Amino acid sequence: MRLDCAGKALDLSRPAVMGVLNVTPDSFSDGGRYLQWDAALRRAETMVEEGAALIDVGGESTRPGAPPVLVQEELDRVLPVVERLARELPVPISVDTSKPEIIREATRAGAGLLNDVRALRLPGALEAAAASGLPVCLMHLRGEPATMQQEPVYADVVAEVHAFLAERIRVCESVGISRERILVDPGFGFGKTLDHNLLLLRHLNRFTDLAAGVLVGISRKSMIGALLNAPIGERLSGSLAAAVIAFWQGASVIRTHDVRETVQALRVCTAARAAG
Ligand code: 7PJ
Repeated sequence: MRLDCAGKALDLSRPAVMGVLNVTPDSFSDGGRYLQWDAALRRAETMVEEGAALIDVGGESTRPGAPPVLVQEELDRVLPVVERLARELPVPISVDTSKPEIIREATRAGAGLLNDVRALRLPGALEAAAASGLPVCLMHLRGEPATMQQEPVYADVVAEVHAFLAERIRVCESVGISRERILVDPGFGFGKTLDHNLLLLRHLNRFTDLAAGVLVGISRKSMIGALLNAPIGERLSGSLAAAVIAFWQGASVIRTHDVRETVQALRVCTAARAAG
């Protein structure tokens, strides 16, 4: 299975690593924007050298409690980066956004995939995504990022996330976005307790038949921190273990901050899977 990402192919028949490139103020501290853009480009180039099959550019922090970002601010942060990366890198550039304005402009700037943690639920996002013709990643998120971690409750988290994603696929198909260009993502850490996240990881194979593939983002997340009692800088081994489990359970795209290590871990998995 292959996705056509604005003329660049994303091969889903082997594990694809998506490298995270944040262009939020938390990551873009002070200094001139041009310097920061150069740094972003260099970081993206490094991730491609390390084996990233696509780069995910995000300008809205979706950390629990993060303040909302204005449209113009997100455009200013994201567009120049998407435009340069799409022109200069051989891999597709995905945009981590929910806003129709960003979807439209990023498509014009050469983005190859739309990654929406709100699964195209903001007004106008669905239509903008349909008009773009690009593949989309639909993620499950309970509530809004600001409040999502306030005691999330599910009767059956796997069934409910599955039903949500199936419904979003149905809505996408109703506007002409076929499931062959949809990736689904259970949304680790987005309105879920540690137990919910572990159940979703354990039963990830339940999601593989929904659409073209499953995308998973667990890298450095608080579920790893909680299990290891480790700060963000010491979650690599745990994140790799989760990536390996996700792949073994059928995920085809792994979103990560640590591309080199994740590519290596998945290479071992692929070799083991190919044996015999
Ligand atoms: C995810 C994402 C994820 C998808 C973020 C972080 C938070 N997009 N954007 N899946 N997480 N599709 O990286 O910790 O899990 S931002």
